[in-house]
Parts: sequence; structure tokens; C-alpha cells
Amino acid sequence: MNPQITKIRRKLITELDKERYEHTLGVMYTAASMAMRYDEDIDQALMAGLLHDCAKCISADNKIKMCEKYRLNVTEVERENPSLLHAKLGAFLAAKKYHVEDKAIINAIASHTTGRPHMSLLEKIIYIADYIEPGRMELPNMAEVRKMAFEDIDECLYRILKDSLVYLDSKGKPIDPMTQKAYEYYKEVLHK
Ligand code: DGI
Ligand code: FE
Ligand code: FE
Repeated sequence: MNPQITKIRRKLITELDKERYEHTLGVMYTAASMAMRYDEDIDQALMAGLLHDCAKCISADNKIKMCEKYRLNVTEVERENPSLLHAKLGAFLAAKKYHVEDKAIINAIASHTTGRPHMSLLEKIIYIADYIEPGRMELPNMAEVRKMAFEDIDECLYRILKDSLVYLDSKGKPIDPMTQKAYEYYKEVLHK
């Protein structure tokens, strides 16, 4: 395997709890499988999958402090739900701490939690792999969504966005405007 991946794996194992590290490997290999299916670069998929949750195990307070320190914009919803920040903070750390220079990988980490309109193929792969990796707890329609991931990536993306909005709503969590925008964009694109 790419020596940079091996090096980052060794670092990440000390940054993440056991469960999160296992999830990370699940996303990394699922993303690589999807890259094979959709002719995306396998090394980019592995790297983005490996680093997507690199900021996940930082405490809520520290996430906010670090975003302020590095001048990353914190929105109102993010301040109320600091867990959301692990995507943009993770993207920042991937570049600064893990020395990833590839912007495509950084973008895929940044958009992996909410999605966004106009996602690149790599962004879609990471967003979906995060949801379907084998270790992920069973979510509604999981078997169908997992199959869709390898049949029609846009249908799958739309389905996950839609199910996520329903899930967040059922939990009474505020919807990040970007999650809503992503959903509406793909709804329109897919003529739903
Ligand atoms: O980091 P993971 O657990 O692997 O997955 P993720 O990056 O998709 O993060 C999932 C969490 O993010 C889950 O607790 C729900 C939350 N989330 C995603 N979109 C939104 C959201 N939370 C709020 N409040 N609003 C959103 O739009
Ligand atoms: Fe995440
Ligand atoms: Fe994740």
C-alpha cells in the first residue's frame, strides 16, 4: 500500500478511539471499492476515506477553539452542534497536520457530513461510503442503499440525503442549511 497511507494510519490510531478507527478503515475500503466501480482514482478514495473523520474525536469545546484559532468560519448551527465541525476541521487538519496537498481529497473530507450541491465523484463516494461501510449501525433501508451504491451513485446519494433529513427531523435536530441545499439540488437534478 501507498507508504503515506501506512504512515497516516499509524498516526490516526492514536487520535481516534477504537470504534472510530475501525469505522475509518471500513470507509477507506468501501470508498476504494466504489472507486473501482465508478473509475475514480483508488488512492484518492483510500486517502479521503482514511482521513474523513480525523477530527471526530476532538472534544466539542476544542473543536470550536481550534476553528477559531485557525480562522475557520463557525456557523450558528455548528456552534449549537459542534460535531458538525469535524468535517471542516478535518479537512483543515488533513492539509496542515497530515500534509495532504490534493484539493480533491480535502473537499471530500469537508463535505462528507452534510453533502453539498455539485459534488464531485470523489465527494459522492466518500459521502456514501461513510453511510454504508460494513461496520455502520443498521439504518433504515440499509440493504437497499448498499446495493444502490454500486448501481446508481446519484440515486443513492439522493436517497441518503432524503433519509438523513427524515432521521434528523425524527431526532429533533436542526438541519444544517447545507444538508437542505444538497437535498434540494439533487432532488431537482434527478427530477424528483
Ligand atoms: O462522522 P460519522 O458519524 O461517521 O458520520 P457523519 O460525518 O455523517 O456525521 C453524522 C452526524 O452528523 C450525525 O450525528 C448527524 C449529524 N448531522 C449530519 N447532518 C446534520 C447533522 N446534524 C445536524 N444537526 N444537522 C445536519 O444537517
Ligand atoms: Fe464524519
Ligand atoms: Fe465517518
